[in-house]
Amino acid sequence: MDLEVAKRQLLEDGCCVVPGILTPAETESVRAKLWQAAENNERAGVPTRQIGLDPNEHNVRVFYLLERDAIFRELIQHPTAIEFVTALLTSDFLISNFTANIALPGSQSMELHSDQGIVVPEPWLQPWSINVIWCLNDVDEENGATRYLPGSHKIKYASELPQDARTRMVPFKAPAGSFVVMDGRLWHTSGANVSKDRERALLFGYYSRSFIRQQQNWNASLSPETIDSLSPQLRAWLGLEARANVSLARRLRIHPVATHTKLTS
Ligand SMILES: O=C(O)CCC(=O)C(=O)O
Repeated sequence: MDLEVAKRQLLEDGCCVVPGILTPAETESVRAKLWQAAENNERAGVPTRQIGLDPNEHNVRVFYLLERDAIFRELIQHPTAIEFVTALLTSDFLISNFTANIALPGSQSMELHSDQGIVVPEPWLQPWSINVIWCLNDVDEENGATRYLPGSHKIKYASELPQDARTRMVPFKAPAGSFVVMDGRLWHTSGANVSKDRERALLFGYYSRSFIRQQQNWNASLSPETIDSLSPQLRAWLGLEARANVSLARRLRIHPVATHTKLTS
């Protein structure tokens, strides 16, 4: 796959599919670790069913992936994923969240939304967030592929959303081991899994510009042991450095006082 073609598609269409990132064996191993993470969450009292967010109990939501297994800490900083993130957001980004939604047969479609709209008020003038969606099964309309409204990454105000948006939505189609990249402004929803027995496991790596508050407070949600194990780069992408929100000042050549001042002084 020509990554440059895919990047252009992301910029123009608001999404693209990048196949062949994980081998079948790697995909299967991540899928097994995802189910293990779901079990560990339940054991730790973190519910995997979110009725309200999802219409029924056939969606399995798995939070705290970065805490649960090193494989998820590898995927969130996968070089090809980061290439797409920087192509859309520039290198000024943070990791906002990393969660999974396993749609089992019988699952229904959730509310239509854009992920940027969840973290920034309108108008949405530029791409300030992005999802890298890891496909751990073959994904298509039958097993509940994410559905999106073509061209909706150009929508600046929610009032511009067409009345018949739901009927105009189309499903992604992607083989297991690929990822789908989605501009944070693209309106989408989970599809209904109408298959008899096919699972649809997707991981959602969510990244946003560094001036937007992340969906997860990693200081509060990662254990000291996990934080100790992180590389300086991953620590920085998680916003775990002492310094925060000074990059625009740096670009404007404003002296970022906080960087030179002890935080306690
Ligand atoms: O699972 C999907 O296909 C979409 C999930 C989603 O959009 C969300 O959780 O915000």
